[in-house]
Amino acid sequence: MRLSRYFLPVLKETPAEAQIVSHRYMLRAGMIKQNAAGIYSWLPLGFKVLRKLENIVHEEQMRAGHVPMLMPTLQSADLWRESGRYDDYGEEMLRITDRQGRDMLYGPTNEEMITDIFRSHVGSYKDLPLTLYHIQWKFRDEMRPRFGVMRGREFFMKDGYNFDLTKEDALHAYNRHLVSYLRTYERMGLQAIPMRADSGPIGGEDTHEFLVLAETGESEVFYDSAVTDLRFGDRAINYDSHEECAAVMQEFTTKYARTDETHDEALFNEVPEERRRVARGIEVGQIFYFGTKYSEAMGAKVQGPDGKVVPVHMGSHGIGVSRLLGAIIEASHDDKGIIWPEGVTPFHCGIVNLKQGDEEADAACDTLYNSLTALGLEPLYDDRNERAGGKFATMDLIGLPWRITVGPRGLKNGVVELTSRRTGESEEMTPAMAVERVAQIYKGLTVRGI
Ligand code: P5A
Repeated sequence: MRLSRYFLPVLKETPAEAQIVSHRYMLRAGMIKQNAAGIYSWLPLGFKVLRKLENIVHEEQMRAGHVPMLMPTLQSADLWRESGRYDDYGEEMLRITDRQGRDMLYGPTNEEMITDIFRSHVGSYKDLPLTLYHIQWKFRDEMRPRFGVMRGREFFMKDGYNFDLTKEDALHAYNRHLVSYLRTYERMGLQAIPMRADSGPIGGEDTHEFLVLAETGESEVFYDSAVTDLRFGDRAINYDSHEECAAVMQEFTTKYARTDETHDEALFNEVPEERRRVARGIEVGQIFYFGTKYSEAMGAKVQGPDGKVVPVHMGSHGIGVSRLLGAIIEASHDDKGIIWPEGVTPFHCGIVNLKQGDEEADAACDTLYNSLTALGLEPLYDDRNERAGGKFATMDLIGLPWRITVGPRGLKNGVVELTSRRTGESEEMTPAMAVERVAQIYKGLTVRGI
C-alpha cells in the first residue's frame, strides 16, 4: 500500500475522552472512530488488524477440529423464552420490536440459537462429537461502555459451542478449547493466563477466563507468579487425545490463578509469599462447561448407542476478538506509539522515502516495494511529500515492527537502513539484503488481513 493512496487519518492531538493508552493510540493512529457510545467504525488500519486476528482465530479453531459457520446478529425472543434467559438477561440485552410487533433482540451470545440449530438436525450420538463456532458481532448494552474497543456495546466475538454425548467428552471439549486458546493468544504475541472464574449469566460449574496482565485491566486477579513462566510454544498436540489435552489443562491450571469472583484467601496463602501476586488483567476469552442446562430446557437430545434418548452435554467458548486489539496495544507500546507483534501487524514493514521526488530514491523504494510484495509481504510505503520527521513519527505511532529507510546519501554507498521498532536499532545493508531479512523474519507468519 502506498500511503498517498491510503486512508490513515492520524491525529496529532491526544483525544481528551481516551483514558487508557490503547484507546488513545487507536484513535490517534486512525484505526477506529466512535459513532455512538460503545459503537465504532473500523477504519482501514484497524479493520486490517481485526481481520488478521479473526484469521488467526479461524486457523486455530479449524486446527482443533471445530467447524465454522455464521449465525445472524438479530434473534427471535421466543428462543430465549424457551431457555428462560429472556427475562433473566436484564438490561444488557438490546430488545427490538419489528413491524409485525414481534419481539427481537440483538444477540449478546448464541447458546439458544445454536441449540435450536442442533436440535433441528441432529438426533444420534453418531453425529457427535461436534463443535460449531462463528465469529460475529454481538451487542451488550453495557452500563459503562469505556476504554474504546475494550468494553464496547457492539463488539466482535468468536463463540463456539460443543455438543457431546457424555460429560467426559464435553470436558475433553473444554480442555481442547483451552489448548487452542493458548495457541491462539501466543500467535498474537500475547500471554493470556487461564484463571478460575465465575460463570455469570452463561451458567455452569466449570469456567476459566483468559487474562492478559495489564495495569489498566478491569479485573482484579490473584496468582502464583510461577504461572507466568508457562508457555505452550510450538509443541505438537493431538486435539483428539483426551490425555494430551487434559495434561495441558493440568499444567496450566494447577497453580493458583483466580479472578476476584472466585478468589480464596486461604488457598492463596498456601502459595509461597514471594510468588503471590495481586494485579489487574484484561479478560480476552472465557470457556464454559454447563452440562445439559440448555439442551434440557430446549429439548436438544440424541439417541445413545444403548438406544436411550438423552440431552447432550454442552459448553460454550468465547474470544473477544475486537477487545484483543486493545489488549495487544496495552501489552505492547512505548511513548511513541504502538509496537505490533509480527504475527498481527497490519503491514509487515514500512518504507520511508527521505527524499520523495529524487529519482534514485524513488526508484529504490519502488524496487523494494515490488520485491516485498512479490514475496507475499505487505509493505506500507510512505511516498508522501512530507519531511522525514513527520514520516518517522507516523511510522512509530502506527507501530509497524520493521522500517526500511531510503535516502540519497545511503544509496550513494548502495545501502538502506533497516530499523526495529521494538529496539530502535538500525542496520545498514543493501536493499536486496533488507528484503531478504524482512522475508526471513516473517517466514511462517504471513497471515493476511484484507
Ligand atoms: C462464551 C461464548 C460468552 O458470552 N457465550 C458464547 C459465552 N462469554 S463471555 O465471557 O461473556 O464473552 C466472551 C468474551 O467476549 C469479550 N467481551 C467483550 N468485548 C468487548 N466489549 C464487551 N462489552 C465485551 N463483553 C465480552 C470478552 O473478551 C469475553 O471474554
